[in-house]
Amino acid sequence: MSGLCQEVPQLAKAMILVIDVFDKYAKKDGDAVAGSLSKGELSDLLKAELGEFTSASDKANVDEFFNQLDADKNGTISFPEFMAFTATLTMLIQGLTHGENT
Ligand SMILES: [Ca+2]
Repeated sequence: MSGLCQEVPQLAKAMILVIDVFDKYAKKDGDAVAGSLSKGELSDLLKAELGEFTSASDKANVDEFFNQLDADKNGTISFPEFMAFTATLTMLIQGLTHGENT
């Protein structure tokens, strides 16, 4: 770790990016639980940051999707709950793009 033009490694960059995206939406409204996503915030995040990667951006699916992600049923999506979703979705995409029978 030296040098003035040191770059953040790619995977570390991706991790920071995931945290930044979560924080950006988590602080949009006044939270009952600090640092978590409300249903509206989750909906905004899905539409803006995932687009067609998930049908969960359809308005009709958001309720069901939110309930699935809210593992502890406290009415908000925490960062660990968001990460569980992100990891699952990443694996699904990897399966689709790399073939599932390796
Ligand atoms: Ca929760």
